[in-house]
Amino acid sequence: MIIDNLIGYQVLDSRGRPTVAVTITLVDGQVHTARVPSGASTGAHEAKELRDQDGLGVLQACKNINEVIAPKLIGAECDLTHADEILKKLDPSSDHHVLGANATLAVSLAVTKASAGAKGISMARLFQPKGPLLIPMPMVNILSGGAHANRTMDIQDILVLPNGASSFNEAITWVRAIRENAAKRGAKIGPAHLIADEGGLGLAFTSIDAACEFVTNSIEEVGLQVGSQVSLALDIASTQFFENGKYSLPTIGREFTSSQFVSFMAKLVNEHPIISIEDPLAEDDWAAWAEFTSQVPDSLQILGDDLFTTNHTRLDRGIAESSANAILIKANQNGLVTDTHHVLQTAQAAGFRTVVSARSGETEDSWLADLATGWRAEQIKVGSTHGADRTAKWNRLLELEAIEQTEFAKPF
Ligand code: 2PG
Ligand code: MG
Repeated sequence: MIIDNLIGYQVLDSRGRPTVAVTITLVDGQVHTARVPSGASTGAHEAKELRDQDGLGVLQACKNINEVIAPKLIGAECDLTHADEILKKLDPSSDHHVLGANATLAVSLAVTKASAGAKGISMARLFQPKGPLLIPMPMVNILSGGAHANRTMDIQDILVLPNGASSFNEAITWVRAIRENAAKRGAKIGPAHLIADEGGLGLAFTSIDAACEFVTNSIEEVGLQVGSQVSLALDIASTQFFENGKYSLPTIGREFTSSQFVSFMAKLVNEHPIISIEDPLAEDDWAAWAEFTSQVPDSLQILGDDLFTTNHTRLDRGIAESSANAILIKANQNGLVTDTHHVLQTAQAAGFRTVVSARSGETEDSWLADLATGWRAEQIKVGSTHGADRTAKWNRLLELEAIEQTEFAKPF
């Protein structure tokens, strides 16, 4: 199907900041829109969003879409591979800084949506036309800190993984009860608490152990078994507090060398029911990642976010050096749908687990749920069960499970 029109324009994300949307009209009159997210704890090696001089607006990125990209795609077949090739030709830089990764991803996603629409199928089915779809296990935020919650805790997230659930519906039913119970318990231990960027609770904990115990108790209190049914996952986001070669945690008032922090993290995962840890070390502290991986049990999921930034070259290095055993996949760290998919496939082929992830600044768009499902990622991280920008993704997964032939991922 031929693209009749393609328009880029500025809209708002869940933090109330400008982001890019693209609407494609096909010659048969179908209209498809995609909107891109934006991170706060961004890695240095991510593809580069283009922001205007004020550091916020995306009008130049939209201008690039309308004046540089649209003339090459209007009148062409609506095809993802073709569109991404054109985008690479127009901006051959590896980080998409010329046109802006927010511009390239918005176009790439809109073309993906419109291609599926042209075929009369979902985005998930565009990538997996036949057979049961794999619905990923949700990794759900309960407590937030770091850059997402005014640094109420040094670390960024304490999440739960409903590893014993037998369907996505059951998994979400469990985690929403835990989130609600945690909010009730939080209200008892302090005055009004903050709802963080991803809908988690911004409770002020000065000790990571106390925060982990709070979430563990919140699980037990709703009658779920810790470990066999629900476990903990952490996103340390340690790049955020790595300065001059030291890990400095202001809230707990301690400073660590890389080796000391490796031991500190290893002790933490041993003492709590943690089955996944993200960014325990800083984005360029490669040797410490390998040291950590060799110290902890193989069963622990060691997840690279800022370490890999959904970048093929960095993933290849991580595989070669056994820096981790899982990768967080964020389309806007990469800038193109095809290349993001390629990174995920390389990780899967190397035996890495894959966790498709939203950003802390999101929109009501739900394409992430379809991509995760169509790409057969085993896990998905979208934030908490709070906020329409988050529930849009959970609800789309619930919809897919209700209407499609599916199976539920069991990565643990
Ligand atoms: C992360 C993400 C989502 P941000 O660190 O994993 O939680 O945060 O989008 O701010 O990078
Ligand atoms: Mg992260």
